[in-house]
Amino acid sequence: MTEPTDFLPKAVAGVVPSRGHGSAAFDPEMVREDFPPLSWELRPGIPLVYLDSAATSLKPWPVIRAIDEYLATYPANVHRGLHTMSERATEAFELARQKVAHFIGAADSSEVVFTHGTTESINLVAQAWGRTFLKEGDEIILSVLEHHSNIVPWQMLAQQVGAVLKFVDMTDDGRLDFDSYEEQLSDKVRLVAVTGMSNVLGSIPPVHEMVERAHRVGAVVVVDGAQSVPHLPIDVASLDADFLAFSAHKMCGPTGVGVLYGKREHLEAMPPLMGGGNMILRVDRSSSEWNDVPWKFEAGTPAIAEAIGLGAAVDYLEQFDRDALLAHERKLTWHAHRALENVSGVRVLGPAPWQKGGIVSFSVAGVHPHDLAQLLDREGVAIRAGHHCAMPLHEQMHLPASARVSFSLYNTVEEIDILVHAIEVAKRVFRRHQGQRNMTA
Ligand code: 7TS
Repeated sequence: MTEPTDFLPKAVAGVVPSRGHGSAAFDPEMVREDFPPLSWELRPGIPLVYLDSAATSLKPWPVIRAIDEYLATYPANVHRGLHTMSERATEAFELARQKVAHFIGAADSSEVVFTHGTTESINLVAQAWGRTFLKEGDEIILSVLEHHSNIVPWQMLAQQVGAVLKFVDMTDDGRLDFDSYEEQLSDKVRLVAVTGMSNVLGSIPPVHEMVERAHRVGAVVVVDGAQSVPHLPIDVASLDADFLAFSAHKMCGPTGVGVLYGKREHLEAMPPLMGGGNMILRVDRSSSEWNDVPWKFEAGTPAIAEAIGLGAAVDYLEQFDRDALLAHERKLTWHAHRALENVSGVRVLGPAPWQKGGIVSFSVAGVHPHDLAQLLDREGVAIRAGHHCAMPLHEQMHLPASARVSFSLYNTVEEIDILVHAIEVAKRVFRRHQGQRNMTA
């Protein structure tokens, strides 16, 4: 395998030169002390090697402090009181929305709806937009790479309105098959929902081209940005997707808050999904008048502390040159591929390292991924094992489960070497156990 020099192919769809303003060189050692668990020992003598950022990232001190500051010094509700503390909370909450809008290149912060996360964002589109605009026989295109959060809401919608679901295939090496996409596109297709990055294989579909083709047939595009937004510089204005869903907790922010970006025209046309306080302008006994977007979709008290934490996470990420962060994660991915492929019995899944984000799934011959994860944990190495909420993808690969490592800005090449050593140890332990079992059988 020859290492390509261009770590930032334009094939990274929807990715534009970053608007970050940090320096081009990125050294993970500079940020590791921002993440408290990285300076602790998991068990005496065993430091944590955290390789599970695709499940949730670690949180840096500035995010923890921003949440702490809200909870300790101005823990008031938003949009309600006229008192000083409530005004301060409202200001911080709405400032977080503006930061998110800037981070993704949205024209206006009214296009940023706070939800509880990617899952809720996709369900919101399915139920509010989908039930209003889709009818029997309309087609919805998904891909086989999708997380269950970008499959199940569409299955529910299809059952409700009689729409038909179609799946774009993947190539043998785990990339989205663009020919299959084009074959399925017709003027019956009303909606395309696709991941910005597979949470299993790290593959990056050509979302930019997909949006362009979908719009030609008049379909609306929903991008599941749970894995892409935290790692790939994004600009919704140039991507032109209609909706983009993502979660704070995978981008150095807290759990409990996420975003649905939607083009204003769609958000205006959609009815709200939940009724309650905050989402209305006026209520009488028989009817109500909805609030403006985005508040129309934010019934009840929102996740205030968490949204403020997300704003701090955006500030944290924006201090770095995002292209440099991406190059760093690509270096890790490259190294992981090379190191894992040298371990006998290991099969790395998915496309070549330069065609993916910082997610590497693999299998180890004769060792179930769950056993592997438990054995690696003994060495302090945290990985994810299972179907990663992508059962159709695993079915396609004829695998019930896989092991997965995923990277973020704080990971180092040395940690990958620790992983590889821990896999060798796990293989030995497993062989010993098997041997003992065979002797007693
Ligand atoms: N879409 C993708 C591509 C994801 O990776 C995930 C979560 C979701 C949607 C759902 O995000 P949530 O924040 O609403 O839960 N992925 C994973 C994972 O890979 N391991 O744990 C969670």
